[in-house]
Amino acid sequence: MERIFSGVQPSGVLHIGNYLGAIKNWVNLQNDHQCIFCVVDLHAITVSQDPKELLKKTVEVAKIYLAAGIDPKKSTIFVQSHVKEHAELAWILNTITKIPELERMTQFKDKAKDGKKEASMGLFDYPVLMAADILLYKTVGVPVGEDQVQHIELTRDLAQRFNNKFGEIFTVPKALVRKEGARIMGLDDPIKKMSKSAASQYNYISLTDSPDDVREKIKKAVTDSGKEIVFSQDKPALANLLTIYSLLGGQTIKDIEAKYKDKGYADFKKDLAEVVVEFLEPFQEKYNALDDNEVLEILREGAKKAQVIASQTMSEVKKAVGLIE
Ligand code: AQP
Repeated sequence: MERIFSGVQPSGVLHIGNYLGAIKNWVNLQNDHQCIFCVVDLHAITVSQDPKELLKKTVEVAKIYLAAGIDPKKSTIFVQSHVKEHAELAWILNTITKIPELERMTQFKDKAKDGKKEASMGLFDYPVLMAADILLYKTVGVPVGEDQVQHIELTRDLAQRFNNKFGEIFTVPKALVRKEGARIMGLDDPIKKMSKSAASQYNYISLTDSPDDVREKIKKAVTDSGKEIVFSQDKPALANLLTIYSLLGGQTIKDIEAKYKDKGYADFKKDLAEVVVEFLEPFQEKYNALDDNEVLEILREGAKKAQVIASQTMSEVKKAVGLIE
């Protein structure tokens, strides 16, 4: 079976963008692929995190994986920092990465505010650590949202560069991006992607938001000028809300447009809130029923399984590069 790898940072509470862009796809893939899903805590600390919160969020993200339908009997679930080979391979890949390649990364440019003066070396190197995550497991496919495609391109380049220089060790992976939901936009700013570390909570709908929070956030979501409920690229706010409605409610955009032909934004938004609440209810029931200690045990077992593959790859890499083991 082809190997799949992906991860999410425990940098906030996961939102419906993370679910629709990535995790939903993981659940389908685990039936006919060998899947490895990671909580990427080393990536999260590339920007400042409160240590107590980070610990809490790391377990929360794992619980979200499980509540969304990732089955630990089918897939390996673990925490990135539990498998030391991620950091080890990142160092080796650093030695074949060129500085301008990282300077081009749009995520770095977006996150390194204040003229990059406050940005850490870790934030700059984020894509190399991500390449290490993927290449360690000789991954074939990486299910991600659209924002991560540039990082996967760099991963492919590094794999090819390494293989050309030191011999065929790495599999060259490809990004698996869903057609719909690959880029869910912020509710308060439909030009930028929904983001869990956005300044305002009105940017995102968290997977753990209460029904009242969902209703309030959708009520406050920005809309475009005009009255008609139609999907159009020049109405980005409405297009985003229609996409969320369609994906979480299981109806086509055409059907939703027809349903609201003679209705306005208020009716549309009221119903959309209920669609989101109905999606979240069973998810949150499963999430709340999970026991933290059992989840920690799943993560420890997952790390053991991941380490078997990771240490084998590192051994090949060290030999190829000329490092004594
Ligand atoms: N808005 C989005 N629409 C679709 N997919 C998205 N993803 C993130 N935002 C959207 C996908 O979710 C996965 C996990 O993301 P991540 O936590 O590793 O980092 P990120 O892409 O930087 O996500 P956030 O929510 O914006 O987090 P912060 O604010 O902490 O940086 C990835 O597959 C991503 O593509």
